[in-house]
Amino acid sequence: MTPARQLSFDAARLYGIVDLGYLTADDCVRATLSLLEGGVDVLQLRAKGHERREITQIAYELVPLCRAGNVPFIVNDFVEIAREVGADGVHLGQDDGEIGDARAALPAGSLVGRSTHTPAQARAALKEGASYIGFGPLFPTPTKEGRPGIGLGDLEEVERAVGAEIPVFCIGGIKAENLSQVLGAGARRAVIVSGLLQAEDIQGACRQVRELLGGQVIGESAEHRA
Ligand code: TZP
Ligand code: MG
Repeated sequence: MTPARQLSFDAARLYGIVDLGYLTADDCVRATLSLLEGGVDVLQLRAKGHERREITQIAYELVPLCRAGNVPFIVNDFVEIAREVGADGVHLGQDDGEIGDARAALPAGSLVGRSTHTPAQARAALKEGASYIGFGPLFPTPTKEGRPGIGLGDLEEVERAVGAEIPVFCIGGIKAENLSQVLGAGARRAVIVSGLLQAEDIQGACRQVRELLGGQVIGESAEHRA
């Protein structure tokens, strides 16, 4: 990852996901452009149950769009796809293997994220060398059906213990309507999937939550265009 995109990542507040649970393969480019235009700071491709070949093909299409927007591009689950397409990193769940193995397989400086669901997992991910964590699901969500929400009670602790070292992106059922409540509980960064992809105007929905999240919008700063 270039120093410019590393800077972008450090300042990131809004993490968007192009999720094939909500989009067809043909919609991915349009959705990515809307998310980028709306101000996402990080973008992930998530395609549960899809063929590697198809995911790779979509990833190849999204890489240059994210590059042009100076937004880090992350592949969910597949280290090999991330490496092949020249992504900025990979996102791993609790059962998706070791952070160190992913790091070793990717170019130096790549991002390796980890999904976490408890403060203990969040601490473990930091210790393992994760570049960032997702923490949730805060609320029940159709994007991860059957999982109870963990609530907001652990947010302050996780921000204090882990967020001081690496970015913590809260996730799960976050929408424009409850984002202030999530921020009030101590969150600083959010991943929003259905709350953006199901909006009639993805770009507008994105702008709205990006404003609520505050901080510097990547791409508005000349130094981030390098
Ligand atoms: N991991 C924990 S919750 C979640 C993932 C991938 C889904 C988040 O999606 P949404 O639609 O923003 O609730
Ligand atoms: Mg996974």
